[in-house]
Amino acid sequence: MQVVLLGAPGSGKGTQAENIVKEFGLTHISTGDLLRAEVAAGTALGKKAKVIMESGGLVSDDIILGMIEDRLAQADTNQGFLLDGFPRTVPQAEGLDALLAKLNRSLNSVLLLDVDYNEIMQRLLARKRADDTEDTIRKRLQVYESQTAPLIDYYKGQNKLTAVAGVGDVDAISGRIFAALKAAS
Ligand code: B4P
Repeated sequence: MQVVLLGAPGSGKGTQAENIVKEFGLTHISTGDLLRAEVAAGTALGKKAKVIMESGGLVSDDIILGMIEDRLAQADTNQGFLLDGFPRTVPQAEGLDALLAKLNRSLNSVLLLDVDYNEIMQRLLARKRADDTEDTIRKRLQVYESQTAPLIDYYKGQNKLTAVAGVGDVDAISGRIFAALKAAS
């Protein structure tokens, strides 16, 4: 099973990803976590990414696609994987399709976590991560609208998209996601 988890910042992708990978035995690949590890290790990439992440922008498509190519070359992805927070732009989605074709693989499903922006603002202000100030959250939501939301039509065009309501009890949301993934596989 090869799945993409799509949703606005703070829609609960990281939270739900943990439950999904446990249920289906998948490898969890979060570009946000990969970038935060680079920041924590103080690498050249991490130093560049830190400034972009704290401003609410997106790290460049080339850097992200390079990271994903390296990650998908690792053996633990053969059991299936869940991509969390990637792709975030149409060029990233096109790059992913090309990469998977080279590996003789393809995506089974794309799950969209649907949460309204007022709820997102409250959740992220409560989380208090370095990139969770009110101004940065607004910028991230604008970036989501302009650069990531077009992926909804991109994956609808491939007949792979299922939307799941992402508000309420975390386990109840996971239950809806599990049912959608089982129906799609
Ligand atoms: P990410 O790490 O992907 O994080 P996110 O979108 O902010 O959060 P997520 O949706 O995972 O929400 P979470 O479960 O944590 O990105 C961070 C930054 O990295 C980006 O802004 C960008 O700069 C960079 N980046 C990452 N990927 C990139 C890419 N592909 N291209 C370019 N740049 C990239 O949940 C949020 C909060 O809500 C938590 O506190 C959680 O406990 C709470 N919550 C979750 N579910 C809830 C529920 N049902 N009810 C109430 N609260 C809930």
